[in-house]
Amino acid sequence: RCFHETKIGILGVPFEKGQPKKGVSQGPDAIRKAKLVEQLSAIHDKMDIKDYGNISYTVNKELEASVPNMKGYAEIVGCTHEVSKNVEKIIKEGRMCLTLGGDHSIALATVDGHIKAKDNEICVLWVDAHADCNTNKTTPTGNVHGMPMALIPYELADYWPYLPGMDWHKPVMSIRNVAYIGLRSVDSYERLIIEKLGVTAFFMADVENYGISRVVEMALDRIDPDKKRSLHVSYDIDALDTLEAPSTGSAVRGGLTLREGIQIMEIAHNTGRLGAMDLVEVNPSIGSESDVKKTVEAAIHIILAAFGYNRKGYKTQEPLPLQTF
Ligand code: B3U
Ligand code: MN
Ligand code: MN
Repeated sequence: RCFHETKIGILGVPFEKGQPKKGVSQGPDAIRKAKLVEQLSAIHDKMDIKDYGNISYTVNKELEASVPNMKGYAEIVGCTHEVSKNVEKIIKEGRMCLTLGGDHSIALATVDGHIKAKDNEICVLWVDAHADCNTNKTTPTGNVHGMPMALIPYELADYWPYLPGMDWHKPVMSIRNVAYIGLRSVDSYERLIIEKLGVTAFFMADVENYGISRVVEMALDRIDPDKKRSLHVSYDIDALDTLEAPSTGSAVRGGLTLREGIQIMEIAHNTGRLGAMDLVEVNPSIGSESDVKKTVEAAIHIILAAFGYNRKGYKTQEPLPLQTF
């Protein structure tokens, strides 16, 4: 076995104000309790894993209700600012940053921190049943976990009002460096945005038609044609089929198998350019005990694939031992 050092920083973000269901804040601890660090450490003997614990943040109550149709706004501002600073710091310390959610609203901050650490030389794979690109004017719910992709790229900046308390967040990256995989529940304004801006989007029908490997390769080709950008994978567990990941707040049937979900991250790992990954929307309060176990196990398989666990087993440099008696 011959491996380079794999340096990972784990950040827990027990945040749930970006959507209405209680429990998704327990995601990070449920995933840790299922022995995430132990299993990552076993991938090879040069794994260097540092758990930075769960984020803490303060809330400026005066920001509450300062933007229409954005529920939990003050909490979101407080939490995301801390997340961005932490992700930037972890990546600057030379680690790949694994952020455990929490709901998907936090990804506007993990991507921001990654952008700041890598001078905007990043690309994003958004693995999700949903497009998460509503603005506060198009949202059918007011839930901010349905909005992060509209806050990230500069192409959509003019569609937002002034966002008080968010001055640290600059939409500097282009939507051309973003691709979706797994979409199957897209609102009509989201579809308009995807088509108007020509966003690279692989829906479930594309997974069906091309197969998951081709889809991931086409996506990476589009968002990073020169193969030089740091890759950010924002992985919403609801990209998986409900049968594979039942314990999540907005499950949609007809999704990825766990095998496809793992394959995405094996390919991402093999680029050698994975810089950060979010694993979000695991909600241990939804479903039965076995539903929760299944969902958490799926999350762990996906994370292990991202950091080098290989279903082929590992290569050995040693010769096959001889029988000598
Ligand atoms: N598109 C809907 C629903 C939704 C988005 N993300 C999730 N659900 N998980 C919305 O509220 O924007
Ligand atoms: Mn999402
Ligand atoms: Mn989703």
